[in-house]
Amino acid sequence: MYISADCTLVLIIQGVLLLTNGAGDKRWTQFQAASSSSVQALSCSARSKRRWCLKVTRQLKICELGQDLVALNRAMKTVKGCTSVAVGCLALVMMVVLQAEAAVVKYDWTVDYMFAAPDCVEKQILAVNGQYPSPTIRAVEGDTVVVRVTNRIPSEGVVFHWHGMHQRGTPFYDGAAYVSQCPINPGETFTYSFKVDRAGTYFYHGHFGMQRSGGLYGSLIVDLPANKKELFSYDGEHSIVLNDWWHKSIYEQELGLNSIPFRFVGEPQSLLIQGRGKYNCSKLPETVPAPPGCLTCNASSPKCAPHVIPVTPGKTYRLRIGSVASLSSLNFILEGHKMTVVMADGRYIKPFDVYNLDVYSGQTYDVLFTANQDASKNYWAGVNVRGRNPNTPTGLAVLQYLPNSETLLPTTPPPVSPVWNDTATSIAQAKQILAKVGYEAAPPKRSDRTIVILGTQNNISGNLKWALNNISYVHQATPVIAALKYKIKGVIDSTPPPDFPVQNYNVFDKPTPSTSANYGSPVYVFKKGSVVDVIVQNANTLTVNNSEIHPWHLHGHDFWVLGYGKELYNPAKDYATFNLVDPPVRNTAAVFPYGWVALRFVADNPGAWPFHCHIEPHFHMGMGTVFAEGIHNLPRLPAQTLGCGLTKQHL
Ligand SMILES: [Cu+2]
Repeated sequence: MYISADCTLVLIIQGVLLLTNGAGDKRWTQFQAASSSSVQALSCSARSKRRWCLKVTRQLKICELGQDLVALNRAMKTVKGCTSVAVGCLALVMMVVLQAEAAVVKYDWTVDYMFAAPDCVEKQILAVNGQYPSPTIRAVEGDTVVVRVTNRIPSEGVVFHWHGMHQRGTPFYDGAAYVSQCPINPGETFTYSFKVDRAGTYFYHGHFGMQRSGGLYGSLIVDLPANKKELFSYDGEHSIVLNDWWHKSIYEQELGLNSIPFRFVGEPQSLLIQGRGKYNCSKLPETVPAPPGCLTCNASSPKCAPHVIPVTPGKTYRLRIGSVASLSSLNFILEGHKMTVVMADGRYIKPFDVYNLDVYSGQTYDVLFTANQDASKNYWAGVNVRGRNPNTPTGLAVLQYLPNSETLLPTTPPPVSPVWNDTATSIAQAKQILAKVGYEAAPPKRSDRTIVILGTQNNISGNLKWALNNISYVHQATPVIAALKYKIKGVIDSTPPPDFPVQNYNVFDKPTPSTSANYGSPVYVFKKGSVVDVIVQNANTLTVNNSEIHPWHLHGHDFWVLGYGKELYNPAKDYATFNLVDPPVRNTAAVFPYGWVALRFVADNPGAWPFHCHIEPHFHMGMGTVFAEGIHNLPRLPAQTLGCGLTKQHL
């Protein structure tokens, strides 16, 4: 819940609020959020005409999961002297401290299997505290987030990656299985503790096998502290995470990817907005429950009713959008509403307007929109597939114009995105994304080292794989960071991976046996503090006339996206085209078919950091590598991160 036009903050309550105005006057107010009527009892000081800010000083249980905060919102608006907008109940427990001093924000999670039907079709998923999507984490810039994870999955380990968090000083809590830590074994409890150093919209997800695709993901939202003001204004906010969804289990999907002959996961059955979609149940048996061995599809279940985004006519909203899609590049549309894009991956960009927005897996955007359409109707929010010949219906949520009912579905057809293979439109939009000068630093003018990474699809001993400069990444049982810290032999490839692919590679041809790849566990080691350029080169797959979009994500850093190009990267002419003035700062950037993307980052964060395609099956098939720097300055590794592979002796 956000409160007050001038006061920055937000939170939810179960007990006591400390109200304060700019003159330092304070006043305690008892407050119960359990019902909207009790909210009305809250009274801001009417003695002062000055606006009152809201401060919360203790951990407060806000509301039950799924509770409708719209009523709460309306009630809060009755509070004298305050204007308020309740935008969502995001977690069972939140602690928000509005003062400058950093706080510790604690979460207690249990991970287990769960039956769920996000698109009306029931399947076994992975869930945190019985929730899908997993609980939202919300903290203030500078806070320390502590997440105590107990693994109750009977038969597999688990880890959580905090996507977009840099983990400075805590590289062992980055949550990448076998890179930064051992997986948390069944029955074990593991505590992540890390600082959230930059306000913005982020998410987290499982990072072991295909657990993200299995359901382990949630929002991670970092607010500005009270003494900082956002660069843009809005009346309320909402947050959504986009995903694609399969009815087949992730274990069967993984097995298929590893099998000879190869069995692809195929196009998703549904696209989900904030964990909800709608499969066409007529494609499945109507009996509920279905006969043994058949899928159950219950179209009338309230649990697969569309996600609802409530808005008050005339108000402007900040919409936080993230994509954790397993396979699909997505395009997001708010029917009939212009969106002004103001942030990308938690960093400020030069605002630009769109009616549809490409969101690649691993990316987030903050957009502003105003509820300025015919208020007698509700509208669709929709997602469609980009870059792959789609076989999945539009994923839909409802933009609800209050006081219309949330069950008032739009009568209009689902929003239509640009044609899936209209790559030029996607490239043009990607090039529109530029840093907001004065708020994001420009990149260093030159780099100390350049590596060119060619991603190819290869056949290795009958298995379909992806490789980078002919190395298809394989995880070892010993985490990379431990191998570096303790100089454990036999984990990392003894030969450094090549900085360049074979010369004059023909990106339009299928990979040939002469460019065939092998398995490996490489690490690119960078000098601490050095400036590194990474050119990711795309190419033809093993299918004639086919090249795919790959969203590249770097752990532990943001990078500047210096430019996109077509065909084979040619330093003699392409380097001069790099944007060194206002390139966007991001943690995930797409490389388009048959093209390249140029990234620059400063290797100033001691640790071992995956750099990989964020498409879950692609990473699983070897499309990743590891960057490392400051390996002589690595911190002591907590015992809880060790215990697997060759790390036992270092416990
Ligand atoms: Cu990929």
